[in-house]
Amino acid sequence: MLEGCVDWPQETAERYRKLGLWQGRTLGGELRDWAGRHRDRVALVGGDRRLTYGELDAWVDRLARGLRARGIGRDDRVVVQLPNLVEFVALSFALYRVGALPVHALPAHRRSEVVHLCGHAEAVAYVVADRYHGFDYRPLAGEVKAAVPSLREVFVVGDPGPFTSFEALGAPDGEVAPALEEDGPGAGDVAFFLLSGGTTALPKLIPRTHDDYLYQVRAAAEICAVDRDCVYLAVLPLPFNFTWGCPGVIGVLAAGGAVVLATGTGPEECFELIEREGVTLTSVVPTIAHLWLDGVEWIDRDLSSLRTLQIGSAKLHPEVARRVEPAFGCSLQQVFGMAEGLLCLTREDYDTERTTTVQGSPISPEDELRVVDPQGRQVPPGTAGELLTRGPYTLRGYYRADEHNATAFDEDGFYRTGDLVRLTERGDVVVEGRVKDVIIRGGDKVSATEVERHVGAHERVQQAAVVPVPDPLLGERVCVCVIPEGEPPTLAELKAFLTGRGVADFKLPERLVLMDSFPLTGLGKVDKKRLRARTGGSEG
Ligand code: J2J
Repeated sequence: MLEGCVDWPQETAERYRKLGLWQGRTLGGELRDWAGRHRDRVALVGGDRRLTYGELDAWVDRLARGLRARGIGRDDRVVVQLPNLVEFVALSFALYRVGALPVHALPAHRRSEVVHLCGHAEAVAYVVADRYHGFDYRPLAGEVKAAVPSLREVFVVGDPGPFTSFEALGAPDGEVAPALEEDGPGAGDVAFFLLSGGTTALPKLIPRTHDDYLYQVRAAAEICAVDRDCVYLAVLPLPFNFTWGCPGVIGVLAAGGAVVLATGTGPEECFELIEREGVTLTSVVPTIAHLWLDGVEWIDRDLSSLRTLQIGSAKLHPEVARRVEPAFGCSLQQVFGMAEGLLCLTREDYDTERTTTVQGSPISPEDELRVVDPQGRQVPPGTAGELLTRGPYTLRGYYRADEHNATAFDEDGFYRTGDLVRLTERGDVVVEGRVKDVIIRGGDKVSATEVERHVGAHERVQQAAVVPVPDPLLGERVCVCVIPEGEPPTLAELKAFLTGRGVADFKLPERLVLMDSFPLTGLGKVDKKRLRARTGGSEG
């Protein structure tokens, strides 16, 4: 495995192989097989582009050749920051094919996040779109390139400005498609990196192997009964694990279905796409589900093709869950997942009560779940505690993070999820809360530590502590508590300060509470529980 990654113990890996979970295939090779089977079927629809499997496969080959010609190959990290464009899908598979490793940045990330990702991964290339949602990524790319010595190339989809054109990278060159390279990646190798929605000051990288990801995707697709008639609408960002592989884009392509890319999440655009393309499956966060539930009241679109609406990434309240099936005339599937691995889904044969009140059960019989108290002891069945997990598609360590790994995993290799859950008698997970210091804002994860570090750098801030405040639409918003140094800063000043530091918009605090002191725990740390109670959040 790549330097800086932690492999599964050998005997565990052998067991997963023997059980047929890890099948020794690679993502780049799989696309070739899918294209062989479904050559003339539509694989991908985005904007006014409509690509068959054959066209996608050929484009991926051209891109792979272009990458190789520029010296990008095995184990090279490439930070990809693209919105939901067909280029994202083609580039990902081209990188898989040459054994280079995409790092999934979010379109919302800015200088602070991107410089960290490129620097930490020692990326050789960075890929952006020229503009998206009113933001020009080229000046950002200039700053990133100046800050990260390992970056050799910036590729731009659209007008490249001073950088290299992505279009040229995959331009027809008259050559016949090469066979898959013999020196391509192995199935046990890292295929790409997802970002943790974690607790540390800067996002950590999650290595996912070809074997482990293809297993996750296959298991999820089987549960969702994905077949060649499936039309998947990618509403959430493609780099998100939920959209990419639960079963998502890859699961649907593996079955010969079609993937339709949405560029916005609003009900008008998405309902139009559902009607036009006959979408059968899509996945959203609870905040979008809320907006869509309102939307069905006034938007006159035929949504009858929709069979399943997956909702996950933040807690879905039972009252909202109960409205989904009657409103959309489709099945609700709750999804509890994490980029680190473990994926839980509710099943088609659950009754309404169960579907609307639990977050699902693990997709693999080999997923191991432990629920423990703060001392690490297993709690009695039905009691809430922190969820620990390991299994055939759950990481054993973050990339280049020895120190953090020492506490993020227990001595048996179980990943500490930081989620407070209860297991029901039937083996379903119910999410009860969180022990990790993360705010989940409409499905986006915001590390409290990260925001505290930025706010704490303001000259009129002595100390900062970040907590969630409840919000009817977003679930939670970011609230910053500040002990000022002299004249207190205003919320607008703090936001402008963070933006100036290159912090993504979705992390900016939306509430400011000034304080003289913070409540402390017995160990002298800021007592976030009591702080939450003071700022209007619940204690729990
Ligand atoms: C409550 N909290 C949830 C749920 C995730 C599928 C779906 C989502 C993600 C994801 C993902 C939740 N109810 N239904 O990777 O494959 C919170 C938990 C979890 C964290 C992971 C997937 N579903 N969560 O959201 O890596 O706190 O992955 O640990 O972004 O989201 O965040 P992330």
